[in-house]
Amino acid sequence: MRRLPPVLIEDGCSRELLSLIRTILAACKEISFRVGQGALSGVLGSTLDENIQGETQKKLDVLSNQLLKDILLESGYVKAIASEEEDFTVAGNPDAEYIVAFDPLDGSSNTDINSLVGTIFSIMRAPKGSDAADPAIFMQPGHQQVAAGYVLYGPCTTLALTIGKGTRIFTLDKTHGSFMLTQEFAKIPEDTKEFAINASNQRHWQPAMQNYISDLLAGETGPRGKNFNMRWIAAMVGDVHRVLCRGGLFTYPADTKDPNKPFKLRLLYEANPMAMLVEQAGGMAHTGDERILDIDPQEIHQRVSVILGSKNEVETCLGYHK
Ligand code: AFP
Ligand code: FBP
Repeated sequence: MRRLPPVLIEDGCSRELLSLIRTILAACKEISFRVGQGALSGVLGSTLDENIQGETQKKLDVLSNQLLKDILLESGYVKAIASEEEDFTVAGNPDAEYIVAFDPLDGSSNTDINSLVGTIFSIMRAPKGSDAADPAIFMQPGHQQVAAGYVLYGPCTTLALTIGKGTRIFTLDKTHGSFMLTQEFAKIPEDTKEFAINASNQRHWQPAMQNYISDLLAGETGPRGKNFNMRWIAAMVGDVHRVLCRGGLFTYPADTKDPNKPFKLRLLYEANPMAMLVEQAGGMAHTGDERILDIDPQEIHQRVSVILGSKNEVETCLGYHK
């Protein structure tokens, strides 16, 4: 079994990018340990604070954010960072080549019930001559990402990673702390009989999604002519991992529950990195209107609707949006 560094070097990954990825993973190993300690770590439950998006912060959200932020800024490998848990971008080494956007602990409501959570990250190049303190350096479409990945803290800790040469899956060997290559190239099957959506929002969806899901639920006697199964982990990182492993369609569509917040998932540190991982594994990632990786971001905490996964199923779903 091969370790992560030689695998990435063979793919032409620069020393600097490799060092940056390893820095992120060093923080993730620490998060993996803390998550694995559960109640013993004393960090389950919520803080008294909210993040800029009005969401209550879990203690593990805050801790994971601090670990990633500190290690990245101290490393000198990043020009700036953007995090779900930070109101603004944070400047790093003005001479560094890369910027990193991350969700330090996706699905953090799952921490208190010993269920799946993960860290999602996106690496881009800082534009030449840019100011490290200017958030505009993050306003790049997702197709400019140089690397994207997530670390899933489950029964084992797995890393899905792409540097634009396919999506690979690594598993953390906790006996010596290395990420080992356990799946050379993830390949999302083009067809599926499985979907993931928070069905409790059904009455708030737009007609296109109402019609699409209703046809899936109609089963083999309905217009799709087959039975579909449903899964929902309440952590995008867990749902996308399932899609990478065995296919499926995952969506968090627009809804009218809160007129000020039509979308849930964040573009820079959720939708974009997941879209790159999914496309690199042969899948598709779309909003219903456009390819996620082609969106020009307007602000760091921007939200979008997401439909991703098995290519033929995403295309079928998009057919309802025309
Ligand atoms: P956090 O990053 O705040 O924990 O949110 C996770 C998430 O945005 C995404 O990972 C899930 O798909 C989604 O929330 C689950 O949301 P529901 O509350 O609608 O199940
Ligand atoms: P296995 O033990 O075969 O994995 O089955 C698990 C299970 O019986 C329950 O744990 C779970 O509630 C249910 O299957 C899920 O089934 P469904 O496919 O209907 O969601």
